[in-house]
Amino acid sequence: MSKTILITGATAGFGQAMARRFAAEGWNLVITGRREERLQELKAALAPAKVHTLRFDVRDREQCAQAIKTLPGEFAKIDVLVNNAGLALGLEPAQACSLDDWETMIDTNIKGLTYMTRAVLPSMVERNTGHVVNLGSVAGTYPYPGGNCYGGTKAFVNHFSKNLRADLLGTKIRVTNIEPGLCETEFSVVRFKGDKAAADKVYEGTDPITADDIAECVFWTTNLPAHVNINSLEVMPVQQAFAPFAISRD
Ligand code: NDP
Ligand code: 8X3
Repeated sequence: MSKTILITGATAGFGQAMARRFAAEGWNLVITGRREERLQELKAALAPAKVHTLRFDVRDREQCAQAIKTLPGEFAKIDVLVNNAGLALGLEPAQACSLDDWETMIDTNIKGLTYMTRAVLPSMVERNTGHVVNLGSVAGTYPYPGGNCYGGTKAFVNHFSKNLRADLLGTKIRVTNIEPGLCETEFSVVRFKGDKAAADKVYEGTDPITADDIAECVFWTTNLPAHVNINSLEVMPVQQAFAPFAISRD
């Protein structure tokens, strides 16, 4: 019998690439996002895969719960939940950031992820099967100037993922935190609020990770033998690494 994957934020980037990857392997899909037209286009492109679309905002706790409650029977047993919907907004230093932007990141990357996890987990526990894959980031481990609140949200995702594993010990449910580095998607266009030139500059002269690369990581992680749990997977392009500690001198 085909397995079912639910991917939040499947209208672009990693989510869209994951949808294509899993559909090609015969999985049933629940794809979500706020942009209805994109969901319908993707559903058509994924044919003949079985696809259910759900348009809702992960920041809305009730909508998250309702979306899961109202899943049609053939999509109701989620084998893999990918908490992918998320965003960064701005790159200003903390003292100059927009508090609205901070709230949007917290509401989406932290609250949305917890709402979806809480809505799907009981059925996984009841069936004693399932895999929760969260999209963290290298920003959740390594600080950088302007990463302030975004990095903080991804640090939450890192620790929440590990704490889920602690709670789920004794079940067959797996939890993985995928931690990508520099990847070219709509991420930077969103971060710079539609400024495509600023977004393009981020990737200029590099060979960044692609959405397909991350889809492959998620596919690998979720198709390992059932006794194997990848706790976290940090993925960077070869052209990205670390810098020395910064020191301010008088
Ligand atoms: P994209 O901007 O390309 O895609 C983001 C997806 O999230 C879209 O499908 C968008 O759908 C959805 N989304 C955003 N806000 C909401 C919301 N409130 N409700 C529902 N869906 C929402 O970004 P990526 O694919 O790059 O990012 C995916 C995840 O990976 C994010 O969590 C991001 O933080 C993380 N990540 C990205 C990296 C990168 O460099 N690209 C690196 C590390 C992690 P819609 O607008 O239709 O609602
Ligand atoms: C996205 C990667 O380095 O832009 O999570 O924060 S980074």
